[in-house]
Amino acid sequence: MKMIIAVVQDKDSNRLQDALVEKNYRATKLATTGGFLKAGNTTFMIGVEDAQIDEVMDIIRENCKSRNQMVAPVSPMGGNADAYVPYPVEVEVGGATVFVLPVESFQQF
Ligand code: 2BA
Repeated sequence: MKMIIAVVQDKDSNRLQDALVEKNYRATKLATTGGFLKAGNTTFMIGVEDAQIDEVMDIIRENCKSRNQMVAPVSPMGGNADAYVPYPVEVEVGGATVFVLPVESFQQF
């Protein structure tokens, strides 16, 4: 068994959740915050059998789009002005950042 951890954009989260339920996959959705943009994103924990990983990856790929997002400059007040970028910078976010972890034990009581 594996635990798939997928960080996705909030805009894709409902569509991904519906697609997982439709295909009978069980998932837990967490409200999370990206460390770089400091903006909300959504993390799914999806416990699956090894043979189901490819199908779940396909579902994630089909339902999560990459988008460009602007990063507002942060004032260097009291900080290092050398690295300060005074204009917004565009970064590409997503589709999804996915980790696959081994599950040592799975119990439901
Ligand atoms: P954030 O940390 O808010 O990052 C948003 C986007 O900003 C990233 O998109 C990437 O394009 C850019 N970015 C992040 N760190 C950067 C840096 N040090 N320098 C320049 N650009 C940077 P994604 O790579 O698609 O990541 C989307 C979200 O997935 C991340 O939001 C974070 O919440 C999560 N994530 C990505 N890589 C991760 C990792 N190795 N471990 C844990 N979470 C990760």
